[in-house]
Amino acid sequence: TRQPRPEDKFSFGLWTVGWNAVDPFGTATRPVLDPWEYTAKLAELGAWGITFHDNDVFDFAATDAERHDRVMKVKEAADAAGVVIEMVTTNTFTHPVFKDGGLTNNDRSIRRFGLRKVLRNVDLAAELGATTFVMWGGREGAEYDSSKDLNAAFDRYKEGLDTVAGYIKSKGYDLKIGLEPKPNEPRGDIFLPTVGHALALIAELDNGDVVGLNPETGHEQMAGLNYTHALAQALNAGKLFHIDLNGQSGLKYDQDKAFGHGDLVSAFFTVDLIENGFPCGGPRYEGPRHFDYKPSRTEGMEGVWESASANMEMYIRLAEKAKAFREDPATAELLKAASVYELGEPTLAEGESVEDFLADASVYEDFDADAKGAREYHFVELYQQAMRHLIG
Ligand code: GLT
Ligand code: MN
Ligand code: MN
Ligand code: MN
Repeated sequence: TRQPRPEDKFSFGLWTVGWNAVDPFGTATRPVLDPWEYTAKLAELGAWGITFHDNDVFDFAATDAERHDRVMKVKEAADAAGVVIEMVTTNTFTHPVFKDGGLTNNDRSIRRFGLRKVLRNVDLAAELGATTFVMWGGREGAEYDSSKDLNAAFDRYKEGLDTVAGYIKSKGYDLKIGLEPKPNEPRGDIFLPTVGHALALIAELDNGDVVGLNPETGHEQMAGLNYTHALAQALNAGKLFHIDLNGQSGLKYDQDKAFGHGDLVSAFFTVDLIENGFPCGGPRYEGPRHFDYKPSRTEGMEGVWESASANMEMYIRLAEKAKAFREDPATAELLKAASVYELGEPTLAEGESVEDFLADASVYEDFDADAKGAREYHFVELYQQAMRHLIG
């Protein structure tokens, strides 16, 4: 298959290939390189962009001089390799101070500290030319329902997000916030567990116009949900600002496998949506194809680079197959037979009032529900048509 190209807009978090494979049961199985080394290697493999947390580049306790020096080294490596820094985010989950969260911590002084850490990195993101600022609230949540005033927690979450979003707007930064839902892990129950929960909260913000979603494949699938549907609803709401592609096999811990190395069929339909859009038209996702995966603990450095490439190869292969599926005249026939295009037609006719509608006997009085109940949709055959292209 072909090599990745810049127009594919493939990007990687530095924390992905940079994970040294420490897990709750074992120590590191790989060395830690400097962030600029990962940057150069990702570029060599064909990545168009990179992303990082503040503390992927400099320590939590770094001085201002160290912070500046290390950030500049990554920036220089990115410039030299021709990759963009498309997203920058803040780590509000590793240090013990954030063990009960940043924006929703019960301790007010920690919330104030967390907010400052976030705002500091909003400035950094803008300075580096990033256009998305992800906020994954992995520690915002609880293990014990008795530990939180849940109403107050949601108020504080909204307050924090509104403050960050308002700051971005007041500075005139070309930056949008991408909230990243996750149902659990590391907290027992994380606030904003799914894309739907996040959309509902965003709708209540004062500065919600610059707040949208960064849905991750595995995070929806951990909750038994359909990732492609989540992307679709975020698109429909005009809120799909960024994506985290990876692989997950069912309702388990967050596996962060390479893209497509989990539910392959779901990955096919995700790529079909991203590359080909909705059958009836509508909003499209034009942003980075960002991978947030973890090279498995069994892998050494060779396996790290092989798995990074696997993400891009899977995406390219699936995109080719999804394109062939959509361009096949037999697919168009089946989409028509399934009435898929008909779903794009408004239910009421143009200019039809509710009075007209109620007066139309063909709608109800003369409607043959039994005949319509017996109609065919050919949904299984349409899916089988997709599988023919996928398996090829
Ligand atoms: C962490 C998490 C990811 C998030 C990152 C952004 S951090 O690795 O597991 O899903 O996207 O903060
Ligand atoms: Mn994950
Ligand atoms: Mn993760
Ligand atoms: Mn993620």
